[in-house]
Amino acid sequence: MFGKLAIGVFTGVLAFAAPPTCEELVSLTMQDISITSAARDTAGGICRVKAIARPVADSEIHVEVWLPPAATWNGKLLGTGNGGYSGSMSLPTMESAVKTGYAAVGSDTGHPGGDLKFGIGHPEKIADWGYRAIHVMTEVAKLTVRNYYGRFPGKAYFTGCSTGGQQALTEAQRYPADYDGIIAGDPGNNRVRLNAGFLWSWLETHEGVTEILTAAKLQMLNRAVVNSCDANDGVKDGIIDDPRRCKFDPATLLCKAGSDANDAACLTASQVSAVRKVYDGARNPRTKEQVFPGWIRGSETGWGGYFVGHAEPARTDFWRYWVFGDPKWDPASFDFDKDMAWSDSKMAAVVANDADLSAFRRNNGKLLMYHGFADPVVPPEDGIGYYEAAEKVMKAGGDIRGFFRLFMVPSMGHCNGGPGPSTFDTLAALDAWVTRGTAPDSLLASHSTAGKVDRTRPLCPYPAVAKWNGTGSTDEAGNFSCVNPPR
Ligand SMILES: [Ca+2]
Repeated sequence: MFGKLAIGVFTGVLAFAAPPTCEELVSLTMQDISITSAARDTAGGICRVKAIARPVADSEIHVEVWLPPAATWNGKLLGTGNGGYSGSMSLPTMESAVKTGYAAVGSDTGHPGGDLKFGIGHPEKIADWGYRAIHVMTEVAKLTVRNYYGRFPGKAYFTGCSTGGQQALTEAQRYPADYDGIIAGDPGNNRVRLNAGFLWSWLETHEGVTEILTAAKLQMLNRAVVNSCDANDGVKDGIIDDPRRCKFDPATLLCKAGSDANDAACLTASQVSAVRKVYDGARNPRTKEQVFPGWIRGSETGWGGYFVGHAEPARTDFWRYWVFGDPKWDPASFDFDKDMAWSDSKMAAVVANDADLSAFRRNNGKLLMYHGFADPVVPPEDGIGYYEAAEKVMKAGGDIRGFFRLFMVPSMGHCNGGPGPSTFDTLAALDAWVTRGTAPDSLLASHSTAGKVDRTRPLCPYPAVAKWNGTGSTDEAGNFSCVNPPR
C-alpha cells in the first residue's frame, strides 16, 4: 500500500560524503519528499527540519523532524501523535523529547486545521489522516536521522493520546516494523463507532432540539455516583477504582412528585431515562446488539465536552461529509442498524480495530496502553474491549502481557486530569521495557495540588488492580500492591 520511500539510504548509502550541517540537510533528496527548510534554533542547537511528503497524488503531509546535537542524541527516535482531527503537532511533547536526547518527529496528518471538511472530495486525505501520514513521517524521520548522525535510530518509539492513541494502535497493526515500542493513550481507534456513540448520547439527552440535562445536574449526579461507589474498592478516597462494578441507579435521584423540575438536587423522569441510556450505550434497535459502550459512571462531569451543551451532536460533520456526502444530512435520521454496517465498511480507513498484533510481537515490539477510567470522550470499556479482543485473538501465543500491557487509570479523564493520581512517565517505562527487557509491573502515578505531590498510587497492568495493603497512608503508593481481582 505504501512502499515508495525506501530508497538507497535504507541500504546503507548516505546522501552526503561527510556528516552534513543542519542547514545542508535541505539538499537531501528523497523520493516523494521535499525538504523545505533545515535550521538550527538559537537556544539549544536543535536542528529543525521541515519536509513535505506526497506519497500519492492528493497527499500533502507536512512533517517536522527535530534533531538534538549529535553529542546529546540518545540514539533514539520518538514519533508523536495528534489530537482530534487537527493538523497541529504535539510541540510540547516534541520539545520535551529533544531535551531528553531524543530525535523527535511530528506531522500535520496531511491537512491543516481541525475541521473535517478537508475530507470533502479527498478520500486520499482521509486515508492520510487515518493511517498513512504517521507511517510516512516515520520514514522521513528515520532517513533524516540516518543522514544527520550517520546512523539509523537504534530504537524508535511512538507516543500519542486520543487520536494519537488511535495512531499508535494503527502503527502496531498496519506498520509493525516502524516502532520498537508504542504508547497508546485513551485511543479513539474505534472511530466510526465512537462517532456513533456521540450521536447516540446527544440524541438520548435531547428531546427534539431541547436539551434535557444541565451542567448543574451532571455535577450533582457525579457526586451521587462517587458517594455511592467510592468505598467499593476498600478505600474511601473520592476515587472509584473500577467503575464497571459501580451499579448506581440514577432513579434514586428522582424528583419527588410536585417538586420543581429545575431543582438541581434531583432528576426528572426523562432525565433519569436519558442518563440510563447514556450509561448503557448505543444498541442496534433490531438485534439489541451493543453498537458502542456507554459512558461510564464517574464520567458525568465531562459529558459537556461532547454531547451536553452543544447545538448538534459532536462530529456531525463526520457523517455529513465523510460518510453520507450530504451537507443537509439530519443526525436524527441515523439508523443504528443499517446505516451502522454501511458506515463501518465505508470508513474502514479510519478504524484501527485489528486485534491481531502478532507481526508487531514477532518484531519484538512492546505496546504500553493506558486509559482513564473516567474518560468522558472515549469510554474506558472500549479500550478494555480492544485489549481483551487482542488477548482472545492472540491467546495461542501465551500471556499477551509479555508484549502488551494496559494500565487503567482510576478517575482519570480523557488523557489526563481528574481527582486521582494521573501523572506518570510512560516513555521511561517503555524505554526500560524495550532496551532492558524490564516489563512495567506497575507505573507510579502521582497527584499534585498547587505543584506539590499529595498522593501517589501504583497503576497496574490490567486486569490487576492496586489494592491497599491495609496499613499505612492511602496516599502513598508503597502501601498498595498490584493484585489480580477475583474472577
Ligand atoms: Ca475509592
